[in-house]
Amino acid sequence: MENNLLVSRLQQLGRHFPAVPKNLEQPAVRVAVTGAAGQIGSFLCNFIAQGRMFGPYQKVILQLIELPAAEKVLKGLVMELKDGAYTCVADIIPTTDPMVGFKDADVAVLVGARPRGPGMERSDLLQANAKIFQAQGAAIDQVAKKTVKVCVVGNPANTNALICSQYAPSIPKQNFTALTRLDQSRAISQIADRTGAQVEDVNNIIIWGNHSATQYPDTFNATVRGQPARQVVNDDKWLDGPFLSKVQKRGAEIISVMGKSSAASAAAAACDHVHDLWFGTVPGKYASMAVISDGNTYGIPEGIMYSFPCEILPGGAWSIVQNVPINEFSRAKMDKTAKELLDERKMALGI
Ligand code: NAX
Repeated sequence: MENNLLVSRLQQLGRHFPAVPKNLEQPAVRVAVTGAAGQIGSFLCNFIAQGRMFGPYQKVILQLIELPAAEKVLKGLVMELKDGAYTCVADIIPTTDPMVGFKDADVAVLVGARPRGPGMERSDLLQANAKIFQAQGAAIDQVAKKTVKVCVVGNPANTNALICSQYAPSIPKQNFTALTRLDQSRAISQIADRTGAQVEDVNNIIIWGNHSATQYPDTFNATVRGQPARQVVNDDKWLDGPFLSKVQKRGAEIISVMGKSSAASAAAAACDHVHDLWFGTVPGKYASMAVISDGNTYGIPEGIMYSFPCEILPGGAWSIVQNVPINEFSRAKMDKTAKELLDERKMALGI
């Protein structure tokens, strides 16, 4: 009975960590993290080590990939991870060689990316990142498990994920995703604050499109405590204006307040994203993530990584939630962010 209560509470919280582990002797999960010594990477490694991604009973092998310039910081991170004496950690493999870091990976979280430098044009940024994600895709193709689940965090995340998948032809395109979960979490938190609800009572806000200022956080299908969110909020003007721009520009707001970009919240979102790919989503709860568009869903063009509402089975088979009603307001916003992704693809890959 107690166990059933625990399971149902975990489900309410959107967690599928087994309440009681089926088998304590499960093999360790190999998780590759690029940019491990960076802001997000170091939070992420600590969260994974503490069981935030795979639950408290699952052992992990952390395969931490960095640029040579960050090798010393990576060494320090590994020292701290060891000092944490985390019971989830079976081994840590720090490296500057992607062929070592991605070897036999079950999961790869690609955080490292080229930041925008002074005077750098958007097309230069896209091309610089295209090179990084081509090389990483090729390395994943050669040495990771063929079942590897890839979550791209480094920006421009959607297009980087697309490039990575193109250079890993032996791995199904469906295994490549990009993170829009932070945007979903930001939107949930705004609605929870506005309505006085707990975050777990706010469900099915959808992030459509790009992880950029054109993303569209859609509240038309969301619920608060099981009621239509828009009725509970009861302020369409706020929902269609300030709420949208708050979520779209939250990254910039954090920088202006904190003097540096979001790190812990991005790492937490990456944990939630991979958690859902590993354990599946709770039935009836959508997870937003950028996945390859087949051209037949919601009128979004084929061959871009577009954030959709997804339902995921344990093991990572995902499907896009069908028949979400789309009104004219939503349609225009969904098309705008799709167009931006087509432009990004053109700039990065010339197609
Ligand atoms: P940091 O500059 O703190 O860390 C990046 C790390 O990546 C550095 O240690 C660097 O040495 C390493 N790196 C760069 N290229 C690499 C490569 N080819 N192989 C291995 N390591 C490499 O940035 P941080 O704040 O951690 O942000 C990382 C990325 O996440 C950025 O691109 C950022 O824009 C992006 N974000 C994405 C978010 C999302 O929701 N998708 C939200 C947060 C964040 O803005």
